[in-house]
Amino acid sequence: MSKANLLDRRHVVASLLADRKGAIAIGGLGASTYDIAAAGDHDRNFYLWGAMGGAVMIGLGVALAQPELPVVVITGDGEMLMGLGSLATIGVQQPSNLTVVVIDNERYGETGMQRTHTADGVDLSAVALACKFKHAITAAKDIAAVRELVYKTAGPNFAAVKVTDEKLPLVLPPHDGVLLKARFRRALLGDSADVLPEKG
Ligand SMILES: Cc1ncc(C[n+]2csc(CCOP(=O)(O)OP(=O)(O)O)c2C)c(N)n1
Ligand SMILES: [Mg+2]
Repeated sequence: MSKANLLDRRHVVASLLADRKGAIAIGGLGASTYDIAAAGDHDRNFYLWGAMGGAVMIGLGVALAQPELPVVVITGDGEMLMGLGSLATIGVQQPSNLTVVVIDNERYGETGMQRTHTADGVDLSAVALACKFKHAITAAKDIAAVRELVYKTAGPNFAAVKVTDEKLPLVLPPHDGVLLKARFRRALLGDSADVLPEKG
């Protein structure tokens, strides 16, 4: 894809999360988490910070637990490629409120811009469709179409968004896992987040 057709990742993520109402956002490790933080830290954000390959499965768990809320996983192509089997599990579970958005710079950006498989034509939306996602697109210019998937379309949905491979300034959200987990649970469960399971 020519450079002229590639999007700015910060703009993509800020547009996706604008006017988000109750939506839940899960970030992959590294740059996608920084993109989400740059759009504004939020108590319904859950940042992975590590666990490469795990973002989509966290998203599935949250989507199944909160079926009334839109859940969007925003992750990198390298992270997605590491957890590719999770797309098949989503195909089996069919969460209608889950959208996976891959910020595809065709690079492992964080570790030195090595080329990923998508740079050689591996088509992640085709994989998602083959895994029984209801809708899967590769978006170049049209972020409105991705918003439509996240907020208005019964899923599971998938979008690969082709972006430039620019290295951007770090925008770091909180890094304390205990804080992030407690904040996220409280945002979704209110006071019942504090109730401990009975000893059995
Ligand atoms: C299991 C594991 N392997 C490798 C790494 C090192 N690593 C951290 S970020 C990253 C690249 C992520 O690429 P991508 O998801 O495409 O994000 P980008 O920075 O390109 O947006 C790698 C290889 C890691 N953190 N964990
Ligand atoms: Mg990448």
